[in-house]
Amino acid sequence: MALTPEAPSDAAAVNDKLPEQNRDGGIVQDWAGDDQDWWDWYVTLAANDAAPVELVDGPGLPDVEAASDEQLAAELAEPYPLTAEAVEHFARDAFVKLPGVLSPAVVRRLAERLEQLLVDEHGADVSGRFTALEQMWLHDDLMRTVALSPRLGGLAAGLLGEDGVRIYHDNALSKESGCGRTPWHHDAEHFPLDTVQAVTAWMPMSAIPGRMGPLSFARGRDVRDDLADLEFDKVGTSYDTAVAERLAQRGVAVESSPFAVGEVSFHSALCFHTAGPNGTTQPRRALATTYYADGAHVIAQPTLISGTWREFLPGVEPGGLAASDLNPVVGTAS
Ligand SMILES: O=C(O)CCC(=O)C(=O)O
Repeated sequence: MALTPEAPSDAAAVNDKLPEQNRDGGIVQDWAGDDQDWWDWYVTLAANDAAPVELVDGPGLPDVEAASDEQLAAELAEPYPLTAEAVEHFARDAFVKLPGVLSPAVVRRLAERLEQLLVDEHGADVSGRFTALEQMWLHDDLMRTVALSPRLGGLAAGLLGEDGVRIYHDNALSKESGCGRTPWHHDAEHFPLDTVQAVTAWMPMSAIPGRMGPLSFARGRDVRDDLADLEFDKVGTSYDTAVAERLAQRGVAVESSPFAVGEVSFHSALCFHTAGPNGTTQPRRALATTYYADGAHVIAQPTLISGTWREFLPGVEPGGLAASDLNPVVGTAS
């Protein structure tokens, strides 16, 4: 992505979801809002069809009894058998989708807790929005079990080929009924880290059929090089559109498939990804936890695309070692 340190050329363009303090200048500035403000702004950067999305029924939650806290903790402590094929897939394509990382009973338990946390924070009147929570692990025992899970951390370390990975943050990502697309992007521009050895585990809280907006991935570690000259647009949808056009021109394959219950994707910071609109009556919910290689530093000039990064790395200044008290090592390759 090409950075624009000076003001965008169309000075008249305004995005009213950008905090006022962020409207002037380019992207090399601190985000002035909170994490939810960031998401409310971010989804405005996606191009959507003009026609309204007709909502169909969603798949519902897994039709099983929810796991107990003990069952959930035991499952998430157990290593997942990572195959050489999966590691190769991740190394080549910059993402991999793994089946059965979570059992249906664990998904159900987490989905029920997440519903409660989201309603507590955002209320019930959220139709059409993208609502988020972050750093849940600091105040919720169940979410802490997920964020610090040896199973998930071990998968992150194994896929990255790192001896140790630290947690950057956890997230809840709730694309409510009728919410539009997530813009094309890659996370190396989201995490203010001097490494691309970072990965996000995206854990759906139900099955996610195509109509519900599953995460979709452009195949290949080198895709970023093909897109590096495109200029980020903090006001409108031109970057999202330009990425889509370039991917089509270059014939880059995009993996856009439903998620089964318990399937979890891992996408590298290099992976360009997007998600479709949620055309169902059910919120499309996922937990997303990000990990990065131990030893990484914060870059010299974080941008507003990194949102509330100081909350995830408290006390760490640009250039500093990314290892605050909120970034324990949670996964090892062994
Ligand atoms: O859930 C979404 O629609 C987007 C999530 C995403 O981009 C990510 O987890 O990196």
